[in-house]
Amino acid sequence: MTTWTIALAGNPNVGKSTVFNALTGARQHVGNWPGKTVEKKAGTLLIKSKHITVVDLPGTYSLSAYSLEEEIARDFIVLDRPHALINVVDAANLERNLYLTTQLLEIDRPLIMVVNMFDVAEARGLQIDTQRLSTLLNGAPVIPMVASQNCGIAELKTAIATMLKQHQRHVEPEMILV
Ligand SMILES: Nc1nc2c(ncn2[C@@H]2O[C@H](COP(=O)(O)OP(=O)(O)OP(=O)(O)O)[C@@H](O)[C@H]2O)c(=O)[nH]1
Ligand SMILES: [Mg+2]
Repeated sequence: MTTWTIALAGNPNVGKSTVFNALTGARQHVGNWPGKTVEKKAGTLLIKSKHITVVDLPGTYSLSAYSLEEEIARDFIVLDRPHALINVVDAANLERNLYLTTQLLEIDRPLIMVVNMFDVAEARGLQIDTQRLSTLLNGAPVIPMVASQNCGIAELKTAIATMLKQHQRHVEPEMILV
């Protein structure tokens, strides 16, 4: 790989493709039912004039892969080994989503958590302590988001840039971010 590759992973219907579209300008199909994304799809994000490949994965509840979609997501995460993972979780169903998160944390890759659907959680009166979540995730950045309104996307891009810079010690010269 001579470009950075980062993958969007998370449970079905949490807004991964919405985040992907906001990051890359792509038009991946989004819709309000689980299982819309059935194949992985790559797009490009420019950070400091470097091309970052962003991969939108089908939704998965675990890395055990019970369906073809889950297998596609698992194989990309485990076998293709992207440089970093963006774990998109649903703020309104946080606990259920954290099962996959615990599995992703065991993969030896830097991780950013996007807590999407913050609007839904707030409407239900849920409060989410993103600082505490970050501490529980060994200091991984946690970004609150309403992807459908583009809220939090700029913060995510900044977090991606910071994360890649922290992990560029052994990368190809053309991948170095200055
Ligand atoms: N209220 C709200 N809706 C959102 C938000 N982000 C995405 N959505 C909506 O949630 C639905 C699911 O979004 P997708 O981006 O298709 O979700 P996905 O995770 O890619 O789904 P799969 O590919 O099936 O796993 C769509 O109707 C989006 O418009 C958000 O922050 N708040
Ligand atoms: Mg999708």
